[in-house]
Amino acid sequence: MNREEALACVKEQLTEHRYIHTIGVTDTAVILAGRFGADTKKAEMAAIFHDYAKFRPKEEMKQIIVREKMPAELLDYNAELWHAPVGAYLAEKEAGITDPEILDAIRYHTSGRPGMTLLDKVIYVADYIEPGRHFPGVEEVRRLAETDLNEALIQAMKNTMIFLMKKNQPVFPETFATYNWLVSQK
Ligand code: DGI
Ligand code: FE
Ligand code: FE
Repeated sequence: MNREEALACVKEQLTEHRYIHTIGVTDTAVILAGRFGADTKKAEMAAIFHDYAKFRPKEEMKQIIVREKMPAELLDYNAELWHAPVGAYLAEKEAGITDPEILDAIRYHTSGRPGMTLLDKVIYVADYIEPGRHFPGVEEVRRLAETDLNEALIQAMKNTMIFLMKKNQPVFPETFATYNWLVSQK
């Protein structure tokens, strides 16, 4: 599948706003992949599909998580987390993406994971800093991503966790574990 075919495939699944976000993530991911030595073609494909499942009904996502024996813990936390593993699953089943590195980058684009690959990091950071993002703290992450992908990622994860905690929302343990892993790698 080429870029145009992939974009046409995800466009049907997304709102206009989310499709524009996806294009922003894709362009940013290709730049970051080039800058930090990841595979630009894989980065492009993972970015195009990263939010593929964003608008699936919660019930459908829940069923897939249970049926496909994805971590049951996901169901105890914010439903915003679900579209990432479900997206990886559906990108394979419905769109025929088979590359495990691309599927992992989709699967872990919201929570991260300890041992994140370079491609996982590129997609996580691209999702956070694409030009359509305007939340507090994004400029600092953009600046860090000019030179240091790990520092950008740590800052983005920290901002997300603080954002959740300020709203008295739970933080998925995998997100904490990823942050701890990144800091211990320094
Ligand atoms: O799908 P996007 O909006 O482009 O971005 P995303 O896939 O990174 O989703 C982020 C949302 O998920 C964000 O609003 C915060 C929310 N969220 C809820 N619980 C957690 C969480 N994000 C992380 N990383 N960890 C959590 O525990
Ligand atoms: Fe997402
Ligand atoms: Fe996204």
